[in-house]
Amino acid sequence: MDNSKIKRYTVTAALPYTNGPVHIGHLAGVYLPADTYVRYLRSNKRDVKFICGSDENGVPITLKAKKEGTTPQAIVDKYHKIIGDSFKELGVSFDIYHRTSSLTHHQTASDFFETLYNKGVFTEEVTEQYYDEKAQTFLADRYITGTCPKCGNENAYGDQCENCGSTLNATDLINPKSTLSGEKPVRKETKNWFLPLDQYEDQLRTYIESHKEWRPNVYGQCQSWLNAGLQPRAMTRDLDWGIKVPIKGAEGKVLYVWFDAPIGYISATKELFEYARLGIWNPKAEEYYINQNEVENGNWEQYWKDDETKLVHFIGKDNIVFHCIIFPAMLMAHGDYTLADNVPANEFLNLEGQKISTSKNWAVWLDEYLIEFKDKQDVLRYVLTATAPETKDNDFTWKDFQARNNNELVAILGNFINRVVVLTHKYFGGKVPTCMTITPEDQQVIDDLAAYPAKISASIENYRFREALAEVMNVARLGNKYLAETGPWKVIKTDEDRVRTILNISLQIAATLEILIEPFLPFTADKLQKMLNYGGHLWEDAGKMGLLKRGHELNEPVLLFDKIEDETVQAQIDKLKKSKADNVAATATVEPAKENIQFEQFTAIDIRVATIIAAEKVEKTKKLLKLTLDTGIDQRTVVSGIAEYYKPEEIIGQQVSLVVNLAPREIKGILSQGMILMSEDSDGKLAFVSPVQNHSNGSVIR
Ligand code: B3M
Ligand code: ZN
Repeated sequence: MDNSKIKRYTVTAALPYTNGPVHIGHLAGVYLPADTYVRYLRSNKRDVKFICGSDENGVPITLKAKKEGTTPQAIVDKYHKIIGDSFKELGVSFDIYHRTSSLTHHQTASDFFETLYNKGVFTEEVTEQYYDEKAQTFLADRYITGTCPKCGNENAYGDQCENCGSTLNATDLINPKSTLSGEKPVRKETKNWFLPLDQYEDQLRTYIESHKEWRPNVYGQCQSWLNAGLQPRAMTRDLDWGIKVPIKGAEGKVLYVWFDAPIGYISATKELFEYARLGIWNPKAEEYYINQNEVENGNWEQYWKDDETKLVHFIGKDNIVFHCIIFPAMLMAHGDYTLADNVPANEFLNLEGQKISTSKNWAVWLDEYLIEFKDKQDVLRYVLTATAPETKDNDFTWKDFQARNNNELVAILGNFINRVVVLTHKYFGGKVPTCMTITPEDQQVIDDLAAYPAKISASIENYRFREALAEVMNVARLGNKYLAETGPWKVIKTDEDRVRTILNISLQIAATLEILIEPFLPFTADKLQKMLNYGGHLWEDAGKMGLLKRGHELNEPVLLFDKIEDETVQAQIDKLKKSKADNVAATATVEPAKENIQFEQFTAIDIRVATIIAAEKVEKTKKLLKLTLDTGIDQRTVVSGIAEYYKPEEIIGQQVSLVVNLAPREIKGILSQGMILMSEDSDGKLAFVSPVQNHSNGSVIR
């Protein structure tokens, strides 16, 4: 969208599911880039509304309630508060953090559905779904377990087998069982309302193709959906938690959560204006971040229905289809709304080389971080932006967190500010000295500084926040280099006027830094503002000289950042290790027992004690060892796949259990006579099975 045409911005951040706290992956992927963008826009005096809230409908919530033995309402109340508090404490500056259980939202989503229904947009389809006769309810896929048709896991879910990872349909499961009653569900016909996405395919294609500037991952995903051909999708579900379908004959049904959730952006905007206009502060005011000053004269519709409004959705990559295909199709069907100008979706953030997993507790939870790293919000903001998964998945490690804090925030940014402020106090009583004669060297620094804000703007406006932050740090580097090259602490002995100029220029760099870091590091910007005793900076001032006038008094220096010690990050690494260990213990899978056999079948197997008397690797293989065994009966060769666990020289003299009557087989050109018994754990690790005391070779095992 042409910048000159933009009158206002509506910026949304994906509504988190309230079935658990949020973690660093959410923050890096969605909320930090969104907050940085919005703070930048505000500092440019642009009219922006930053919208978010809790996504409180859908099956994930009901499942969590069941797991915790409580009601869905209790779950959403609990996590709405935890999540909302985390955002607030991390300085994510929503204008409103709403919730989809609110009356405003129920009405807005319900009206939206009704409008489409009255326009004849939906198609009705009768399909067969599983029904629990005892509980008298249709079952969402996640409420059905059964045997996976692919791997035989008996506890597969109706939508997915967690053992083999296959995506399933509930009707694929062998021996399906309802998790509500334990009964076998029956198939029952049910009617639902479908959005015929196929009918919007051309319109959607035109829309997507007019946005070639979108990130390649987003544009590419949209293209592949369109190329695969769109199918009608059910917008209603047989469920009792959610927004009632507002039409006759739809009793016991609610809106599909992905129908109502994006409408949550709209209802939140409505709520924002209604509260501000009426001057009613919600009695539970702490649930809302209403920026009251700005909203007095506007109305919510301008932010959704006006061509001069730029709508931007910040989301994670798993939400692309919902924001770029389904929601736009809904808006097109409705008719009055403008479509998103950009959807800067991020890839995923991994943690210590592994996918973040809520169920495996492999995550850094924000509520815990905020307790364990008091007053270090900006360190996390910095690290997560510096390593943001903008174009590919990225990895968060605690060592990197420490290194970036110590080597970048402390050593570059903190150090520069500290030196300038301390020197000003030391030489000039904390008053900004006058800029005297400017040398060509000074002029170069002044010119370099002046060029940064535009560069950083361009990066931010193109959603390249990593790049923008790197340039901000380059401004601090410029300052450090200037101080190092001019050396005011040496010059002070001979030429005080020269030092006045150096510190004046350095202080202007510090003031520019305060403006430039604010979108990224708002808490540090605050501290810096206090130290420089100068507030209200706007982006348009950045890069200029004279922001701090001569004689202006600074406050006492405080350190912006502290070093993070090894023990601190080690404790975090240990915490993760512990959750991994707990998890392995909890999920170690035991192979199911085989079918019964007769005693005779067992005694047909001749197992004896034998001793390994020679061992060598089988050439060109990784796993095989060629062993010579004394069986008490004879000496023979056995090829065994244990090379990854045992070195040849370690096992000479080892007693083993050997199946001596197994028909000989040729393995890699070697005749193998028999098989050594090994026990194998759930990770596939092998260990010998041998008598605990030495027995003579040839002893029978039975
Ligand atoms: N709650 C999914 C998620 O948290 C969903 C986003 C809704 S945005 C309208 O990933
Ligand atoms: Zn399976």
